[in-house]
Amino acid sequence: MTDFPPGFLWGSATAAAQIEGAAFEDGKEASIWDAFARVPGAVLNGDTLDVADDHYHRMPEDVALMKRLGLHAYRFSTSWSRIKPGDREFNRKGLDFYSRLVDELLANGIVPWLTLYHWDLPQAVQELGGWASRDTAYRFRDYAEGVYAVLGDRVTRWTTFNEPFCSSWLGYAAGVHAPGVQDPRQAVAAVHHLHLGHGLATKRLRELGAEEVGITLNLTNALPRDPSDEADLDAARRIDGLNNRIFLDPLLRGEYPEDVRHDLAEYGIDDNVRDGDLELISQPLDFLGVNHYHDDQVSAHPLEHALETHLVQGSTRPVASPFPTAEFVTFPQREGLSLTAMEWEVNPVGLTTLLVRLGREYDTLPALYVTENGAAYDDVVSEDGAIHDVERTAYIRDHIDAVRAAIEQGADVRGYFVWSLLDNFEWAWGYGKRFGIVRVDYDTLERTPKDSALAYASIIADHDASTQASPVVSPIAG
Ligand code: GBH
Repeated sequence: MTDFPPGFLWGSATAAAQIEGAAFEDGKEASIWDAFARVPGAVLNGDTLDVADDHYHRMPEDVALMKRLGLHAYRFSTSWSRIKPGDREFNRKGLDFYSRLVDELLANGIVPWLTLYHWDLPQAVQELGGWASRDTAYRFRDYAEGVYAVLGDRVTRWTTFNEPFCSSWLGYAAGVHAPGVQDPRQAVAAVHHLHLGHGLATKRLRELGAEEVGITLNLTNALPRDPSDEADLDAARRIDGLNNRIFLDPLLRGEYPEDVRHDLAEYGIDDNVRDGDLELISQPLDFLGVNHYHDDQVSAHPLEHALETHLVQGSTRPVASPFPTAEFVTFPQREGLSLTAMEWEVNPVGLTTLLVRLGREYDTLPALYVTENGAAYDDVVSEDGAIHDVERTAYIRDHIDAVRAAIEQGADVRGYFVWSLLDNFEWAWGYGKRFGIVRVDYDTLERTPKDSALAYASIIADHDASTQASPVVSPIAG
């Protein structure tokens, strides 16, 4: 069995809104999630992001935890609404927080893997039109520039967006994520403006000297429920188009896929595109981040079971389909596979398939990083305080093996990040779902590494020991 390549980055991931808390402190203003969490029924149990894991105040303790686990890299996001709420000046105190975080990481030998946008648009920018408006892309570039000005001397890995799928389809069509809009035209416009924001920010970051710039997408294998059914096959093609290719093709080929343009014609997909946009959007990427949790089964036929689970996301508000033209359904469960607490299938082979497929289909594919993978389970705290999360531990091990299998089949994967370091605010599910390898007690805010964290730490340690034993040329000796 080949092992992971030397230099493979082992990390864990979080996102600002999900862990920081201090939602209205030191000049931070409301994000669309702070606003959305106050809409009755939008978030399970009416949970808010006000305190979350209180990471804003406990950052050094959390970095110490990362160090204990032996993480090579920490993937976090900066909060736009903490740094530049609306059209006013940059907020020095907000920037200082990330500056201290980066220093703390570097002092502990951990690579800061920074994402500029993980869904928390300033509410003030939403009020100016949000991602349905082209101006937001330019505002995003300006925000990116301000973050670079302060952190660019120390941060080398820059990710523009996390999962534009969720920001567009779930935020503006399904309405299950902030800002809770249910208008397919706005969702289609949002897709393009997120791309444009990526292109504008990438260009600017490169001009300023950023070493590596990339983006993270949530990609899925969209599989026909019944492969012998023409209608299911076509539905799977559409979901592949709306989930994967509508993001991959502009970035890697400089065009929207023909079939997707055709499917979305009545929602004005081409109306949003101006001369030069696609050139900007398709600038070469230094890396592509892939988030993967499960495959999707797609059916053209409404199945009661699928309808039930598809739309349940913690919300008690009426939720629409994320996909315009959806006379079909997707559901993340294949018969025979076990389910996590999200009712998502456990399917490591899907991750191998996905990573290998990307290399086969895109000539211009850059290096890949699995920037999120993990599982929610209903954890039980034992009498001695330990959390024996056997299922999560197995999930992580099996998916790491799946990444290894993809590498053996030729995929250029250079790192893996567990989602998530800490239990945290799981969007519409509030604190009701736990993805952490470290438990957070929401009464005391105490952190306790679960068995999965200890297992992950030993995987990393084994890898470190084995690569140190092999004749690796150090980057310094070059
Ligand atoms: C990630 O998104 C997020 O980046 C992270 O913040 C989050 O905490 C983590 O996963 C766990 O949820 O049924 O059509 O509405 C998850 C990606 C994409 C997975 C949408 C579920 C449901 C699609 N998600 N998918 S649909």
